[in-house]
Amino acid sequence: MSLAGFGIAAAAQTTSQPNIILLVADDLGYGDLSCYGATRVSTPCVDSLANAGVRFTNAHACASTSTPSRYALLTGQYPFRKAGTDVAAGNAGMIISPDQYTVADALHEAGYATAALGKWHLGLGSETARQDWNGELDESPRDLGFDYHYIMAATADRVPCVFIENGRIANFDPSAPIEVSYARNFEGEPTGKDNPELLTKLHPSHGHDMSIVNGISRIGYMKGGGKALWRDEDIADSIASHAIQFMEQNADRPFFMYLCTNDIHVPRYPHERFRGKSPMGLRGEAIMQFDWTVRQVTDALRRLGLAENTLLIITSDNGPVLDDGYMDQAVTLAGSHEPGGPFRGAKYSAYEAGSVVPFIVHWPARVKAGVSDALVSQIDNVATLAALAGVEVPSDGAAPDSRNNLPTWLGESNRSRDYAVKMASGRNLVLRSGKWKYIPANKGNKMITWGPIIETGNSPLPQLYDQSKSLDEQQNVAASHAKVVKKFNKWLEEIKAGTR
Ligand code: NG6
Ligand code: CA
Repeated sequence: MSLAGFGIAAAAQTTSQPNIILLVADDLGYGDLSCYGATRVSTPCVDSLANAGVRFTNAHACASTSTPSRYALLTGQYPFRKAGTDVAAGNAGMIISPDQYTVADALHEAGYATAALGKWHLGLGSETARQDWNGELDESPRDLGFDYHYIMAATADRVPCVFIENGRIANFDPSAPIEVSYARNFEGEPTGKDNPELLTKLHPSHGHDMSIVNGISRIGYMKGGGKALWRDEDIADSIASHAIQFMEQNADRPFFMYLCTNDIHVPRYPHERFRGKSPMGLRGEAIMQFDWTVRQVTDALRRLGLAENTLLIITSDNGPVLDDGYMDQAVTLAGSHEPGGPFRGAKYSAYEAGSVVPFIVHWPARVKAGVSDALVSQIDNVATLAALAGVEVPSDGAAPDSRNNLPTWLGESNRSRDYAVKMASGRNLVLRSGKWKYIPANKGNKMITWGPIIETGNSPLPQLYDQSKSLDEQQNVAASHAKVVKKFNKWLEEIKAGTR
């Protein structure tokens, strides 16, 4: 049932239906913001929001890579329940099925104008590799409750390197239709592998040696694009300007924006105005550009008179990585910077840095300043935002793993979730509950095998760490805590079976 006809939309300025902006960074680590302890980079805009809102210190994404993490955030279903939720290619079909319930469905039903902007990485079109990129995509975020979208199909390091606006290539160039393949190159098209002399901006360190766009080689092959191709330096500006336009157009009704930056994912190649501004090089500049994006949003809210009654959540899809496939000097220039903060591991990992993320909730009209150490999980996004907007999540299997945790998210309660379950690269599940972190025994490799130097967290022995003693996951106490291990194995089985 749509509530829009009942005058809900007119109530834009009441605290019952604030505007909601879910601002999701890409690969931004717990330690990458100055309000979370970074000292070699400064993020003044995010810091001021953190100081005026609630800054969470124990917030968890559902996975340590993008696609599964975002799948859970939008659907309220754990990614391990669905096959095909691993890191998606740029020509993957849409991973969330149109009949699945999403947070955008909930807010749309509440009368919100809804939009998805920036990084998408959840597939497009009804069939993998069969998209009609030059026409209208037959499945898009419009089928998932979003009224408007302006998105990158996957990531900046994957073709196609164009924005998609409402199911079509934005700025389409009829003289240069695009072709996309993840199987083979198109005749006569240069690649990073064969034509390194054409790599004027970034060289790959591993992978990323296929089609060249804007002097940077990518994953996958594409042809064409013409004036629709993005320039990496302008990606943040394009996303911000479309976000602002959406806010301006919907300033008189509640809106929901799923606003995803490309920063700080690879290839990191921010706008020229940031060049040379960080001692950490391109990765530091990308963090500065992320803060700039947040400032564009908050400035626009202020200008539109919406600052007071907008709930702004700032978080990340997964943990940080330094070298993720391009020679951008992130490793050598990091110096003393700890992108994962006090946590062990990184993106991809079962250790905590893979999935413990910054999480800031800012809403002047209702949320009081504070720091919360309550355990929260992005899985609760759907049920919590639906509850805030006054919508009941249908009881037909919609958002099955999501729970309403509004009082904690707004800092009105310090109640922790019972547990956070998270999926590491390789689809291994880990559990965090109370003071414990549990990684079941598994046979996987100890290190990531394809390039980044990262511990997976895999071990043939069960691992149990007491996070109240230390956050660094160094003292495995599984052997002396057999009962806890047994209980957590049982929990994991129950969670998988959907009975817990
Ligand atoms: C990896 C890519 C990495 C990044 C990641 C997805 C290679 C060698 N590495 O496969 O660069 O794109 O996938 O990142 O191709 S995520 O944040 O979108 O999940
Ligand atoms: Ca990511």
